[in-house]
Amino acid sequence: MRFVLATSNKHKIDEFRALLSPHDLYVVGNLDAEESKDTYEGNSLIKLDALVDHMFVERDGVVSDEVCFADDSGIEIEAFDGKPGVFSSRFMPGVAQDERNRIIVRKVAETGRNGAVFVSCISFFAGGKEIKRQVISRCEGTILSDEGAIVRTERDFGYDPIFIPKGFDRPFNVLSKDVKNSISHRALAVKGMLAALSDMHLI
Ligand code: ITT
Repeated sequence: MRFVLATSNKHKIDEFRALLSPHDLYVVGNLDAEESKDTYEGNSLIKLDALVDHMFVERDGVVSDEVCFADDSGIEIEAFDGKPGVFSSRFMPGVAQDERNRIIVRKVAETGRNGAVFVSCISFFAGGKEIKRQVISRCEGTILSDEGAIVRTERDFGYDPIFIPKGFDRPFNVLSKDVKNSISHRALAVKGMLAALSDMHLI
């Protein structure tokens, strides 16, 4: 089976490549679909529809051994009353991610409210059965409350440097890739997609 994704987020690409192995992953660059909804489900579907349209314009459509999919994800932070959620990539406009992370950690220290949850909604279109489905998954955890504890690594994707998944004592960017890829919101959503495709006898 070949999976087709449209994104320019290199961290998502790396994670999906590992999560979908041994299947092929083909990446179409960002299609600039406007994420105009305020739900993960809505924006994930907008991205998927743009990708499916692209496949019809650029190629013969989505063939039977292909699955097109899109991920819309975000983090909901207790100290910010559940924000930024679907607006995670656009939170605090003009502020670099490192600084955003530091501001969040300071707010957590101030308020003592350290809960957070990552959410991923994957929408997919299976060419073989012309079926569109969605899976939404969550990964609960806490946010660091000490700015000095933020560590930089080669895997500093978004909010990973400040998010400690439940059951662990270190943030996602410090834990191994294998750990993240077994418990993350994205890993669970991929598992759900693969289970649905298997139920449909497509993989
Ligand atoms: P595409 O739309 O091209 O897929 P994007 O980065 O804009 O890429 P989203 O609209 O889904 O993707 O935004 C999700 C944001 O939420 C992402 O940019 C990160 O800031 C954050 N995020 C989501 N999953 C994450 C993860 O696993 N680790 C760290 N941050 C994450």
